[in-house]
Amino acid sequence: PRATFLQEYQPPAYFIERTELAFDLYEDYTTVLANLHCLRNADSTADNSLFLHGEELELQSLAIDGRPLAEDEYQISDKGLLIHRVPEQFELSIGTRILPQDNASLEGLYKSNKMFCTQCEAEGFRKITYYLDRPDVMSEFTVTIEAEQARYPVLLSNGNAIHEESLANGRHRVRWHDPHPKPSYLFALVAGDLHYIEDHFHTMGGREVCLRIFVEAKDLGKCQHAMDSLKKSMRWDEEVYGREYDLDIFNIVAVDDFNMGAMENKSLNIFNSSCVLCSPETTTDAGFQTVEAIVAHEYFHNWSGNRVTCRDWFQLSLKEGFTVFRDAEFSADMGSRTVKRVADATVLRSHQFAEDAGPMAHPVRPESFIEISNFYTLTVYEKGAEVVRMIHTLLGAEAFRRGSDLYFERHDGQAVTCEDFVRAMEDASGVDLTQFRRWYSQAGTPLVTVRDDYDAEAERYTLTVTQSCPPTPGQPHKEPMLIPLAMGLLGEAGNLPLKLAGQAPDAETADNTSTVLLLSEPEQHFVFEQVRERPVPSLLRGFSAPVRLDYNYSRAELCALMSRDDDGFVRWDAAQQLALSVLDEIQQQLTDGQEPSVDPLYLDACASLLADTSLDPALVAEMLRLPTESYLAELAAAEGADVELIHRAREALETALAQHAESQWLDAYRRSVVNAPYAPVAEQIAARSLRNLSLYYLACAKAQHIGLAQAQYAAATNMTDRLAALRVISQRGTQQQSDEALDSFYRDWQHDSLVINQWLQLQSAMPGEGALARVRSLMDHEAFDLRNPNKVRALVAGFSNNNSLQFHRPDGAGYAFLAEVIEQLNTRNPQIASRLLNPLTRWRNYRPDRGELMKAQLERLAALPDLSVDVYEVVSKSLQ
Ligand code: HT7
Ligand code: ZN
Repeated sequence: PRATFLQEYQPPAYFIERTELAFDLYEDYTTVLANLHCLRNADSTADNSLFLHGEELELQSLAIDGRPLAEDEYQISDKGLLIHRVPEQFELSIGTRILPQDNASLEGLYKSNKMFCTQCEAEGFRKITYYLDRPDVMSEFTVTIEAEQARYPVLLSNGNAIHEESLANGRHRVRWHDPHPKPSYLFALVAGDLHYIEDHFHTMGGREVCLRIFVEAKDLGKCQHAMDSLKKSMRWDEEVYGREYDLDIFNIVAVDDFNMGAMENKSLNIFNSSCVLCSPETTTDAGFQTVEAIVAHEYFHNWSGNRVTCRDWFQLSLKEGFTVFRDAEFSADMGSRTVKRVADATVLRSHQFAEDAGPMAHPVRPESFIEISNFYTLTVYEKGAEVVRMIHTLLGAEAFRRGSDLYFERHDGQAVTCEDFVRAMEDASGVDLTQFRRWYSQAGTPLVTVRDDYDAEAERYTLTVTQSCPPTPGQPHKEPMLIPLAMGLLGEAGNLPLKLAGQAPDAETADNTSTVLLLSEPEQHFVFEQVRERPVPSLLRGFSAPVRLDYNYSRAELCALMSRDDDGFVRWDAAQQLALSVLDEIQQQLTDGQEPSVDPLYLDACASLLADTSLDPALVAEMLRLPTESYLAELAAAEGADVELIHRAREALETALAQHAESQWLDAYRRSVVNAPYAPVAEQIAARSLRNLSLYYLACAKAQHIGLAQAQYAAATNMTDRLAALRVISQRGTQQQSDEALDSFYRDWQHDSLVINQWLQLQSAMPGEGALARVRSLMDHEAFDLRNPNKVRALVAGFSNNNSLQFHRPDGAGYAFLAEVIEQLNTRNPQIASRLLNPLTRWRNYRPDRGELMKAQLERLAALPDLSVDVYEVVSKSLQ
């Protein structure tokens, strides 16, 4: 397979001004007639041949301006259709036949349960018809759908329904027109026996928008939260970005078989049912929050992605990074800003930093790819969002808003680049972002090292800050980045006022105790004056940049930050760093053959945190959650992670923390009970979060506390509390307690596939030698289906990502199992197969005994005769 390079970008030689599609849907095949109104791009110097992308299509007819083409006038390959000579302007008519019912890749047109649906991003449209399937070709679509009326009463596409008729043969026809020109990746079609809830939204400009959520009849009662989230998103985008919705209807459809979370097709968003359906009885708090965030994300794409789209797929972060930033700010405004920031920083540090340090490392704007589906990554999405956040920090809120207004106004209806986005931000603010642009082109996570010096006599405090960035594939040397480092200084009685030498006090911060240092050189010094006591530096406030930070904090300093700093993120981070330092010490003790003993400083700090009822319980819970084993393995990569040692150390700390603060855990458990009817609101979510964490620690402290979990399980009226109790019983209870609870849960919920996915996921992470056998047998369970990505993610990815000790079994059986599943999915659903590979790509991070076993599975996969391009790219890069 050949790589595609950003450098090789060429504008299209032809445009398709109008696209008329006619679908005839049948059970054993579908026909697609495409009429494409084509026009030569006057700026193109290419010859007058036309290449259209197309895969897995059966060509049935081909004509230009009504004249059928002879066989020597075109050529078909497995990549597309080449027409040797075309005029300047012409109507191209293409008839194809496709087999959606056999399409297991979930790209293009396929069937999920009994409905037809599409997924065209990034390059799925070419499985529907021959087309210029690239985002810089934008076309006005008219779509006619014909199908059997009884089986498929609902026929949807983008834009407005302009015609409906019943046909004599039990079939019916609906025609849709979308007035907004769009690239093919935003095309969508749905046909099925669907039911909907409906609501309305009045836009700021006075438009009345009809909002509908289409689902199977049984799920009608699970749509209200998504509808509420949609209306909140529409209002928020008007208020915060001045963006108004631009059509009279907005539809969401839920489908069960979907490769990702959702898709922002113009006015017809298609959602993985797990990201739209929810109810208190079946969905956890986290599930409710996910639905709200994804509904918002897809809605926000209407401007950041659809009205202004990407020139090419190297610019993916233009829409994804910006939209993730927008949805993160929305979630922060809807709930707790600090908790949202902590959650995002955790994902970034535990997963994106790992990607940045691994064989698939790439810049936010990649320079080459073999398969674009492999680049829907944490780097493009989450690091991309951090890059936009840093622009927001550097410009300030007002100038950032002027920049986004300018960007949308300047590029409305265009397909543009990350560079266009940055230039709009510069033009609107006057801030020079020349050096900042490196965030788009350099891969790798910068390391910021801070050292300090306090001169008590001169009352001067100096920070020496250095930055570096490790080499990544294809990028051996890095230039310094522009890094906004938000910080403050903590004294005995609280945060100190800041006076940077040579600078007027920061006018923007009223209390003057927080500032943003701009790092631009390999080494810089920042001198603070009138510092009357030796401070503890409070660094990287709000996680102001996606960097690793190194400062030699003492444990006492971390305790001070943890209990007293003004910045919620820094407080959480101090708790994490303290835990890491204690875990390091325990690992050392275990290595030396000693009984682990846990520093009482840490245990006491945690106990007082737990007892402090003035704090946000959600933040307390996050501060007391220990880093995961997989994150600890990433941190230990340089010396070769030892999974058993990590596990033993973490268990020892968990037990010590559980037992040391048992009475505080019990108190927190009792006082955090929610008496009001369930609502997914910040206050209740916070209480349940602390209560369920307390339940877990109580079960770690004493076997008899399992009784609390059993009582909670029996009395639970919502899925958050029920599942939390089940998790505790299955992880900490006896075999019998665990089996009984799991069986009873299955009996109660077997009718609800999304609930059973949570049951599968929970079991994938169960401890003990029998874990792999359990996962294998669950793959044969009636509740499992290899064709459904949600089930594969829950059980298989759940096991390989969340069950570190059992996945890394010394006999390599965990790795062999994962490779087997990847092999089974390789040709059926290459996108999912490729995503499952992720844990194996980290083989260099582990001790050689495990690393070699992981590598052997990659080599086995590499030798498969029918390796998909998706899997090939990840396997081959991992072995380089
Ligand atoms: N823009 C959407 C991306 C997406 C996707 C990409 C590859 C394969 C399947 C997919 N489904 C959705 C989702 C989003 O970021 O909003
Ligand atoms: Zn997106």
